[in-house]
Parts: sequence; C-alpha cells; structure tokens
Amino acid sequence: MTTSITTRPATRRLGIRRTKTMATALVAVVAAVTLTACGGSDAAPATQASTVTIENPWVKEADSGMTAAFGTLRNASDHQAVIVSATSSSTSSMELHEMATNDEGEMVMRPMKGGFVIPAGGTHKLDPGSDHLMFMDVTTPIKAGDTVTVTLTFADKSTMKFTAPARTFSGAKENYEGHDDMDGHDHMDMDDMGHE
Ligand SMILES: [Cu+2]
Repeated sequence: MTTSITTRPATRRLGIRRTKTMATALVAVVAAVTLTACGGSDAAPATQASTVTIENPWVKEADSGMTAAFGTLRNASDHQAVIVSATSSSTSSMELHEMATNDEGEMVMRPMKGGFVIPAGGTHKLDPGSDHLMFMDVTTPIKAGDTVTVTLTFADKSTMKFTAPARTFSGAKENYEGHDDMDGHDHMDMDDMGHE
C-alpha cells in the first residue's frame, strides 16, 4: 500500500513527460506537413481533363477497318493541355493522327508526335483532312446514328470521356503512312478527300 502510493506519482510524472514528448513530436510533424502543403502551388491544380471539352464530336460510320472521330477540343484553363492517347471500345486500338506530306510529296496521315496540344484558353480542331482520332481497326460496325464513346488520356494522366454520334461521310479516306506491307488498311485511296 505505502509502496504503491509512493511509486504512482513517479509513474504518472514519467507518463506526463512521455505525453509531452509525443506532443512535441506531433507538432513538428504537423508543421512539416503544413510546410509541404504551402510549398506547392496555391490550390490543387485542375487536371487537364477537367478543363477540356469537345464541341460537335462525330465519328465517320464504318463497318470495319479504319475510321476517325472529329470535333473541336476546347481548353478553358490558362495552361496548355496535351492529349497523349485515346481508346474506344469500338476499335482494337486508336491513334492520334495528323496529315503531313511524305517524301513522295503525297498527303498522308501519321501518328502525331507529342500528341494533340490544346493551347491555354484555345482550341484544337479535329477535321477530315486534318488532325483526327484514328480508329485503327473497328471491332463492331459503327452505323450512322450510333453513339460511340471515346476516352482521351492527357499528359498528366487524367482522362476525359465523350460520346460522338456516327455520321455517313464520304471523305476522310486518307492514306496511312507506315506499315505499308502489313495489312490492307493503309491502302485506302484519298480520291474524294475533299481537301486540296
Ligand atoms: Cu488517321
């Protein structure tokens, strides 16, 4: 009884000291976390996907093979946004294409190096005869009136999904540069391309 009375305050004192030490450590940790948070930019930056929209999206109808999606990408932020890849359940793979003149002086489409850049507060147009989202190999026939879903991935890894109605369109039959002898997809002629 006497022993326990004399030892208890000692234990309590030790306990208090331990609590104080822990509290000090905790304050240090909180301060460090706060400092880290303040070291970054003002607020959490908006993702590129959250500031980009697409206007008048549409897809060219196709039973199989290649087709493309178009529309006007708009960037509402004051930072540029870059689309680096795209997918759609309607095609086994998708590429970001641009039109360019090849060594033979022909207009061909080819993967756009660096992706589609949408300037701060600006737009990036996807049109037949110009940049487009290329469906490399349509898996399910896309008929006029169907709705196709496309997911865009940005440089910051954020993603944006949009739906585009399919339309009948006679143009956009660009030649595809690259793997010329791998399959027939790249031999579509561009007689009725519609651009000069
Ligand atoms: Cu293409």
